[in-house]
Amino acid sequence: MDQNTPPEEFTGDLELDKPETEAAGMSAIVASFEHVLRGTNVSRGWKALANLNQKDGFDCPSCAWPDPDGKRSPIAEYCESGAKAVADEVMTKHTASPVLFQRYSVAELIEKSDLWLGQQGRLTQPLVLRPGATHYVPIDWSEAFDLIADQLNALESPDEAIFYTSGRASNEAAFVYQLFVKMFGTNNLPDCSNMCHESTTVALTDTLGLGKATVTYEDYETADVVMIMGQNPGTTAPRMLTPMEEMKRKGGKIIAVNPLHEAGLLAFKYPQSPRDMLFGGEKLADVFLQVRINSDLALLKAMCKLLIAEEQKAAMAGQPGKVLDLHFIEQYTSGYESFVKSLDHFDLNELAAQCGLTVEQIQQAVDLFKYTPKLIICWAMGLTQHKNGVATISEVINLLLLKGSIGIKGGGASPIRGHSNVQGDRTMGVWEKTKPELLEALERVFQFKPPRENGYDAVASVKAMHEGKGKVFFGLGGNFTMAMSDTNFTAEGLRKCRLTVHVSTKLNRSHLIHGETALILPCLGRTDHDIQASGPQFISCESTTGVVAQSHGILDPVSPHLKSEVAIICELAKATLGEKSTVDWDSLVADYDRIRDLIAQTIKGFDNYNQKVRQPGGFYLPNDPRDRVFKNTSDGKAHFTVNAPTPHELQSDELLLMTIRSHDQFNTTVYKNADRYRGVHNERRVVFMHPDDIASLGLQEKQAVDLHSRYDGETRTAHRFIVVPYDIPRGCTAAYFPETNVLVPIDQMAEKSHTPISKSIVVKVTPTQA
Ligand SMILES: Nc1nc2c(c(=O)[nH]1)N[C@H]1C(S)=C(S)[C@@H](COP(=O)(O)OP(=O)(O)OC[C@H]3O[C@@H](n4cnc5c(=O)[nH]c(N)nc54)[C@H](O)[C@@H]3O)O[C@H]1N2
Ligand SMILES: Nc1nc2c(c(=O)[nH]1)N[C@H]1C(S)=C(S)[C@@H](COP(=O)(O)OP(=O)(O)OC[C@H]3O[C@@H](n4cnc5c(=O)[nH]c(N)nc54)[C@H](O)[C@@H]3O)O[C@H]1N2
Ligand SMILES: [Mo]
Repeated sequence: MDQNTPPEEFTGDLELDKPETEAAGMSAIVASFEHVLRGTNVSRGWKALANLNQKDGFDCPSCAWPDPDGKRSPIAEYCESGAKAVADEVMTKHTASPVLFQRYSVAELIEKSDLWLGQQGRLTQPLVLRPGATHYVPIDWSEAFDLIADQLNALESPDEAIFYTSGRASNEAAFVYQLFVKMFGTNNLPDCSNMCHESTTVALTDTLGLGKATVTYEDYETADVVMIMGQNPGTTAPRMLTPMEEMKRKGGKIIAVNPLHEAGLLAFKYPQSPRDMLFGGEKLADVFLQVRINSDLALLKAMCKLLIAEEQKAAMAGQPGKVLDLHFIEQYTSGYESFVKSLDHFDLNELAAQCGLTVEQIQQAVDLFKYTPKLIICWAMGLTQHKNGVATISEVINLLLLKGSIGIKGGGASPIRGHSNVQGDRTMGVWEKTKPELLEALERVFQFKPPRENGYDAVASVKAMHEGKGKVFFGLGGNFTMAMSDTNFTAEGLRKCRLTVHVSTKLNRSHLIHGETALILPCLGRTDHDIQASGPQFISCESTTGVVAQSHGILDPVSPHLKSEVAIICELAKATLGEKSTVDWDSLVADYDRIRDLIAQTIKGFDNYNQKVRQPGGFYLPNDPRDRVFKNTSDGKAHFTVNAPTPHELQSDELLLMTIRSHDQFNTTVYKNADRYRGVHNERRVVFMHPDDIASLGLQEKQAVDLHSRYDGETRTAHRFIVVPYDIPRGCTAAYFPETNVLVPIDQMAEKSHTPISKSIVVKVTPTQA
């Protein structure tokens, strides 16, 4: 089956409601409880929820938002999204046991929807699909490891193998994984970050010397202004709204920058507050800038121009430095003069027009922070997934540098990471790029010569498979086929592989789009007890603010055949490397403290790891920019950079499409065919359009349409979407991923970071032919 058409359960029973105007609240908590309890027995569900994000419980598998540094509420440390993610993992009503695979061939399974695949429950046994076979069948663990080892060792070069990681892998699993892969001899370690915050990593490393947030949890509560750009916190990081509300109660202000009036940007009702329940929640955004898609760079430039004009006014009034932090700029930064000079090339009215805003609206936002440095700018996929993602994020840093907002209490740069341990995986060395200090440390501690060449990122991996250079694909978690751009091209690449292997908790489409031989290796999830030779084990994760904390599974696994990710990787390493490796892989599996001891010897900031991670709440990793130390940039200073906006020139029948998440999905996992906050029920194949665009294209509400993208002479089509009129700027449109990934060409990616342009695809919308 191609991925351009809807699966057989396509119903077309779309119901539309008014979009919601506030996030969380009692309905959210009820929705989350329902979710957990529906799929499992009651005591299992409650036990899971009671332990979520507690200091002795497990880290939520949903997003990377940090836990409060201080006291934790017994039930408030989870949100609707977290409860759904937990429910998805702990549900036991069904399991994807070998019976399922006996009943359905791979060809039959592939016709099912992503929702249906996920609903089959947890995988219970290792499975193999042999060359030419129609069905997956059970295989012993040891036979599975030998099969993979033989295939890996038969490659002409280790660089013919590709080792993908999704961001749920723990620090312990990620560390042994990258160690194994580098000992095997390659840096082909693409990860979900390549499709996610790579633009952030590139921009922050270049401008500040570290690709991570400069803020702590407390900064959120003490900021005067938080600007939320290109992020939908009510769905994708709902617990972020708790410190936001706290900050607002203290008089702080919020600026929201988004093409959509997302519920979680408008208001927040604290579920445990009787006052909120009676009188309504806290209004969130004080200024809402409803920008056109991908106009943020122009907006930030306009803000910088306005700030400089305000500073000139203040200087004339005898108060230089009232708006800009001239001392900070002088002492800690470089490139200020050329940056300021470059702003002369841009006209304020033109910049505002590019955003679809007026200068007055932008001035309103600037007025909120012109006299305070306590400004946090946070962002997510709305900024990263564009051709100019790196430039836009560099412009965020320009603004923060003007204000001296880096390295102060209540201010800073705050990318909001997606997967719960995506940041930790990078810290552990899961990256296709080599870092000299890590290679040196690996060489010192493990006495081998790690490969020095950079490996393939996600885009390069797909191309390598097409060119016959990538022959084995190994996925530690995730759903690469559906998450990647250009779904059909990616699928074709995977089908060319000799072997595809997935370490997974649940069935997904990537298992069904396979190489000549395919394996599914079922693993323990975050919620599961992990018992090894030395007793119960815990793992650890790093949040978006750089806090490393432990996570303990608390439930009995659904099947005795599951192995931990650590065990799977170490046993594979042992089978593959044999005598070539000096590492005692068995002893690492027996006691994860031994892995943490090795991490402590290898990776900066992890000294006394075992002791520090046992402190309640974990520990903060060192963060130079937070201390105003920029020693890792090219000149030891924080950099102003010159970036030019690149407006999209659209034809009258073209729209700019952003591919976003519904409220009822986690990435490629669909919980429900709905998007409650946006008022969409019983359907996912919808396309949000401005009513005037609907009219001008001769379309109608609820009409079935096809979406076409055309790049380099090639047209890609996603069939049968339903038109939903929505409050979105003209010329802009939105639909959900992963269904729309068929439209994103593999070569369309962000400059420097190679992140697919998932948020700015030029499309045409035409009626579906019956
Ligand atoms: N419940 C739930 N939680 C999740 C996830 C999930 O799928 N479900 N995924 C996790 C992951 S891996 C990630 S990376 C994060 C993603 O978190 P988000 O980035 O918040 O998720 P998206 O749905 O991709 O939303 C992007 C937001 O940016 C806006 N946007 C799009 N284009 C632009 C633009 O050009 N400019 C501006 N200013 N705004 C724009 C969209 O309207 C939308 O509100 O969430 C994490 N948390
Ligand atoms: N068009 C478009 N494409 C996008 C995006 C977009 O906004 N638009 N967003 C991108 C982003 S931000 C990201 S991060 C990627 C996500 O890409 P991925 O991380 O590859 O995808 P997920 O959907 O998060 O992976 C879900 C699968 O992970 C497995 N899994 C869940 N928990 C565990 C676990 O604990 N261990 C193991 N081993 N497996 C587990 C389950 O089998 C599940 O089916 O997608 C990207 N793709
Ligand atoms: Mo992500």
